[in-house]
Amino acid sequence: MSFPLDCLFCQIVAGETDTEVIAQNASAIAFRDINPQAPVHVLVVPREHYADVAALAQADPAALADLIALAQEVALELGDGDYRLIFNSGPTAGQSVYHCHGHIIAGKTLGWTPA
Ligand code: DGP
Repeated sequence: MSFPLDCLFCQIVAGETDTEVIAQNASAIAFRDINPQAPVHVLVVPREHYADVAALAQADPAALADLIALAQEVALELGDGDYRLIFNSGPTAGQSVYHCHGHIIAGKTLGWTPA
């Protein structure tokens, strides 16, 4: 499938960067965030390009289910299985990369200051 040439996460999915993929399944890959905000901060990214999680859910709900299953797998492998999964959607919400991705945040007792 073709993808936007300027999409960083498409390049990571394609193996065109030195990013280490730490887990994967048929629909998604996981790699560590470059700017971690917690002891465990991993991104789960669909292999196909969708701008955000709503676009993924609408086009391919099974791929979204696979993405969430991969997030749980990573949380179990890297921590105690508890995790927060965050999808920023739109610039005001903090989205900076327009290829759907969930942030797995774990590895410590989390506070709640989302806004
Ligand atoms: P968001 O702000 O929700 O769009 O999250 C984008 C995240 O992507 C941000 O936390 C930093 C991460 N990121 C940006 N560039 C790279 C990169 O080149 N490698 C990795 N591993 N993460 C990146």
